[in-house]
Amino acid sequence: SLQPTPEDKFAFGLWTVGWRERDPFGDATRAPLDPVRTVHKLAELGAWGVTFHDDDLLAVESNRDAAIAAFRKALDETGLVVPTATTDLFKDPVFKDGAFTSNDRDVRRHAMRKVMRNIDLAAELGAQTYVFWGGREGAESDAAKDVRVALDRFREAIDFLAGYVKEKDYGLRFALEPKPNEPRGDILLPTIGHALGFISTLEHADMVGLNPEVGHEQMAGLNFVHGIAQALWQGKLFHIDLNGQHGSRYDQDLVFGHGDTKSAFFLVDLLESSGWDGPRHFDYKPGRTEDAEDVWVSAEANMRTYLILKERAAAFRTDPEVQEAMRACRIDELAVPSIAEGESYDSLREEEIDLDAARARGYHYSRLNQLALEHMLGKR
Ligand code: GLT
Ligand code: MN
Ligand code: MN
Ligand code: MN
Repeated sequence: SLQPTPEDKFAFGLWTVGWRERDPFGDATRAPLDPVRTVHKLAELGAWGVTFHDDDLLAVESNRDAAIAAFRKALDETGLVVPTATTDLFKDPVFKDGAFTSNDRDVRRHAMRKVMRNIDLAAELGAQTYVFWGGREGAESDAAKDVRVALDRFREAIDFLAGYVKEKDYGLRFALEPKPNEPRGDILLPTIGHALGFISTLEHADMVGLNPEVGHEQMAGLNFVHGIAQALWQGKLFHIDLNGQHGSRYDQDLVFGHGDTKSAFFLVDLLESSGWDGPRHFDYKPGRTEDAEDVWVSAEANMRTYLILKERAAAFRTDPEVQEAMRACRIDELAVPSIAEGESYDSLREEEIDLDAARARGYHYSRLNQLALEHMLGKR
């Protein structure tokens, strides 16, 4: 069915539907959205979870307790869960040169305090994942920062905060979110690959993984499906931000599937066939042209697109003609280890293949690709 239910594990950030659409050229086009209303509305639409930044929830700092109590009440009334939380380390001008990697040491210490405070709240609300998007960690000039030293500070912060979570026994895991640029000219840990390399150097590497976002890898011109496959392969896909993007340009944060739809199809195929049981978390922004009601139409569109693609991907996988085409492509042969167990170096050296025959053999991918496209388009 295309009606979302909590079993689908769809989640939205408060900042997504609540985005007021300020851009560098214009003011907000929509009124602020009360988090309590968001929780009720998301539950009504069939979502399962809601996520937040400290500052989305606690915009009025003096009313912190009241804001948390109201949010909690809405969660209790609707059954919505909080799988994930994160820190706003980008909006306040104090973070203009970064948070954990600002050249200003006072700012770095302030950033860590801000995270600790919200980690306490995240644990209290039952979150399992804590996201770090380092949008301001970066530079516009290569003269501005020694990147090697900045990475020392980045690592210091993540290790320190991971140590805090372990000491408190919160059971939270960290998920780093890569992005190549915007708002900084160049952001540190720009891609899945850079972030995986960084994680391998951490003291608490076991509790740190990734929160890749569709559009961010595509901004870097990379194949998101391949990135997610590698993150899964390394056991480092801790969370995911689903949205849409058209190639290398500014961060569009479109509705899931409203960018590169074919990549979205193969992404859903991968997530579903891998048994991914984490949140399907949408990090999109309703367009600047949309009014208060359109916001919910766009929220629904994310979930509906996911469910359609899930249905289409299952049809693709179970179609006997597709299975036969896959065999013709020898996809199953890739699962056979290249060297047999107990084989010697000599046995490999002594063997020869018919090179001309191997050169001539086709792989027949056009047919398989077309079958995928036709399933995706509902033609099969
Ligand atoms: C911000 C960013 C997103 C991140 C959010 C988490 S904040 O909206 O553009 O990609 O996931 O900090
Ligand atoms: Mn984005
Ligand atoms: Mn994101
Ligand atoms: Mn975003």
